[in-house]
Amino acid sequence: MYKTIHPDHQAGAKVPILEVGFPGEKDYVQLVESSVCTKYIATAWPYRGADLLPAWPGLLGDIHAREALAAARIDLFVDMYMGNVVPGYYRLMKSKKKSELKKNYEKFLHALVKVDNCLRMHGCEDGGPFFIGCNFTLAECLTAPFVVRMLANLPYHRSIDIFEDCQSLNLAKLLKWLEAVRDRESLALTSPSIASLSKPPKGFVEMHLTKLERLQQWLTFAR
Ligand SMILES: N[C@@H](CCC(=O)N[C@@H](CS)C(=O)NCC(=O)O)C(=O)O
Repeated sequence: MYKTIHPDHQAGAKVPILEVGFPGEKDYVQLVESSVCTKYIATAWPYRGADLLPAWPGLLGDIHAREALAAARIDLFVDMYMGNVVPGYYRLMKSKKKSELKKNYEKFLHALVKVDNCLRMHGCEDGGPFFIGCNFTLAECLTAPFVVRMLANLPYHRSIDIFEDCQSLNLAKLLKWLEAVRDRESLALTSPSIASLSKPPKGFVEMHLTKLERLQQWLTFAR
């Protein structure tokens, strides 16, 4: 089904898919890619719940320019987080040798420094903990699912305490941001438990082993 929705007809099935309207209606559309879906929701319903794309706080002048500025800064933050911390986290989780782990841990710490820099250079200084200060925005919506996984898996599988690392590296902004994201009620209510995040779901390992066996058979056949 995903293949028929995604413009890349060879794309592997993924979440999310957002259906707008109802099948058969003139404007019915199926959207993919989380940043596309979340931006659509934030723009279509700006005044329902938290304003996920607010105007840049504290500035005077044209509302569209202030909204555009907030959106641009949010994009920068999300790029920085998703392009550095997330791949760094996956590299750590996949590291098998001690030497590999050490090298990847250094890279990961460097990624944390970059995100802390981004919070200080581009975040809003209204005293709130989020990227746009007191506003919980798309900056958090798009990164929080990865924060939750990282906070569950790094201590459990790699004995890494990110809060301790932030403290010793003096990354005060990032520390405050991580704590606020972790403690956000809406996130806690919609995230799986730490225990289920840090252990593979029932049948997962078996499923992947079967996939691997099939791939090996196919490769033998193709040779
Ligand atoms: N670029 C896509 C990536 C979506 C994605 O990777 N979704 C993951 C969950 S976070 C998924 O559905 N994985 C299923 C799988 O790979 O089998 C987006 O941001 O929407």
